[in-house]
Amino acid sequence: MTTSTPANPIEFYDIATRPPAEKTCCSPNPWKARFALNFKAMPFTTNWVQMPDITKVRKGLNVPPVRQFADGTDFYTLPIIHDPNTGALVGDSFDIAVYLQKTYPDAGAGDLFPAQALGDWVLAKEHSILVPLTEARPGGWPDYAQFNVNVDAAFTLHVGLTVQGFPFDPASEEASKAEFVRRAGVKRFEDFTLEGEARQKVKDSFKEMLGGLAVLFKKDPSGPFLLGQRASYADMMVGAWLRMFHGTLEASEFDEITSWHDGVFRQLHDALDAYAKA
Ligand SMILES: N[C@@H](CCC(=O)N[C@@H](CS)C(=O)NCC(=O)O)C(=O)O
Repeated sequence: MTTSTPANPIEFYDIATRPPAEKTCCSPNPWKARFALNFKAMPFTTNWVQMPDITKVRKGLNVPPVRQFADGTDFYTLPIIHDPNTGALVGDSFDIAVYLQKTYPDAGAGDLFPAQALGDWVLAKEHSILVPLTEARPGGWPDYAQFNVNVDAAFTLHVGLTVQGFPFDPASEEASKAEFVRRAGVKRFEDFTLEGEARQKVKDSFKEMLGGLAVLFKKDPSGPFLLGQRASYADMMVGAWLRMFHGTLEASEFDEITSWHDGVFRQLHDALDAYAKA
């Protein structure tokens, strides 16, 4: 298909956060999709789904789950998009970027997946993650797919920094917190609080991880993106996680974190404002 801009808006499903969700949304995988939709200059509308309703909504749309809990049971997630122009329903952020690129190759700012070397950064540490990640879904761009999994693993390992500041929508805050507690097998939501020395330890590890990633961003000194002035979906993967930290950390701590490594992540975060319209 060679369509450039579709007539009807794409329906995008994201997780509702504290109103106005347009300003507080901070779920990383939906952010990847939002960046991709804006990069492709797609008209879209957002359906804000309360966290406890995600399973019902996803099942209602007949979109199979793409993620499982450690015990093998299905984990129903967002984002999802429905494209009324083609009838497509896509329920994984990487698949969404692939779908947009294949269906609307020339739209907006063009190619989400320009050729680049992404293979030389991997997470240095052994790690274990509470809820296993979706495996790489190549979709024609296996290097990007693998980079996506690496980025998700690297940031997920430090997600403990964000939980206490998550801007839950009061409409479903209690149920959402109870679900987080259940998944982690802790007693109460306050057990997620990370302060003092324990917080510093995670920040030190986060700094080291970001240092490895910063090497890639410094290769082309001409701009905020991996390819200098040219944004690609790889920048959006990292930028989406930065949105989560931006939306959950105190501003001063976000400023501190994004000042590390010569500010490359601050520059990336700010430059992606161009594709951040909710
Ligand atoms: N591989 C999936 C993973 C999606 C995912 O994990 N989404 C999270 C938000 S970032 C979610 O829906 N969580 C719902 C919950 O925690 O109940 C994708 O990239 O779309």
